[in-house]
Amino acid sequence: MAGEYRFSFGPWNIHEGADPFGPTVRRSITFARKLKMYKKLGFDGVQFHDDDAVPDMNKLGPREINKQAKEVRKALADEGLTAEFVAPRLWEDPRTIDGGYTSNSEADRAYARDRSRRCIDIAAALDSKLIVLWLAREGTYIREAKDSKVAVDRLVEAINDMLDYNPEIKIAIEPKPNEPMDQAYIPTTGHALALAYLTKDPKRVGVNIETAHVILAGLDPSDEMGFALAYDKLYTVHLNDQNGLKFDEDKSFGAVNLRRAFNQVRILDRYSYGTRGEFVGLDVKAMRTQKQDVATKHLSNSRTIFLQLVELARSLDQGKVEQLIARRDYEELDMLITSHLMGK
Ligand code: GLO
Ligand code: MG
Repeated sequence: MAGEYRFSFGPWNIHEGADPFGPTVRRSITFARKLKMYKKLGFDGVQFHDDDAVPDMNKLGPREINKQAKEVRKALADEGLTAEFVAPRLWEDPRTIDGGYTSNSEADRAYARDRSRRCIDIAAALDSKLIVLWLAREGTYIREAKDSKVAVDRLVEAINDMLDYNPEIKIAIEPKPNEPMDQAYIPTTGHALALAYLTKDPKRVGVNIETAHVILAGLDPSDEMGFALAYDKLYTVHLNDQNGLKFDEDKSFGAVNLRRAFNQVRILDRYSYGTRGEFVGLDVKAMRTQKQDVATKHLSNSRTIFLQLVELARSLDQGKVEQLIARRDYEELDMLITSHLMGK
């Protein structure tokens, strides 16, 4: 069992509340001010998109990118924070409208690979060895638009390129079945790990499992985590919650289904997640209704729920659980868990 946990979130998790149907409802907070909030909220790690660290990076050469990233590293050090990972933001550029690595355009694929190398440079400057790949637009709106076999070949090619570019990095693929695409090519942990084994260095390719994405795929997050743990490939997690099959909600951890959250914490704690430096990462959004001065509660609340669930996972009468399993009395086991969650 693990002792202490370290938590992380990304600067995009403190946001202005715009959604596809309405404008912002809160003032923007500068990155420098956000950094000052991390420790107060109980967090030690910062998750980055490449351009969270170096805004407008496409307009800059490698030297300037490195210089700016080094300044961010200093700002992190001043706050006592660590960069957990850097993710190439490949979904906003006009050249990635049809996907990055799987685009049908050779020139656009070259852009995606080049941007990924710059992302790796930024990670090196921030002293992080983890790259997260959320494959946002690597999919289709209609089946006939791309060739799904070729798409996988191209994903492998792109990942190989990154592995070659810097032999120190590890890559965590963040599967998601849909949104923004109708169908994504790497929808689940199983797909991500199978892809890892097609690359030239499977030892360095694993997953970032996000609760909401797993639920959108109709699967159970704790089982997906168990699958990745069995392969020793759970490099990080994006904990949150999701109310059924709709848009990706990024609700506070445990806010919808406490038992499902409990089982995620239980499997992480049981297999000593975090003891090799892994962060408990969140990817949560404040409700749009939340006012400015209380728009970080989703972060501190998610962390608190996680820690309270660690206590519940550890105080569960494991002897009783084993007895009930031996007797195959799963009705009673069901009751034991529900009662435990209710503090009875
Ligand atoms: C969106 C993803 C996104 C990623 C982030 C890091 O659905 O969860 O928030 O986690 O961009 O790559
Ligand atoms: Mg995520």
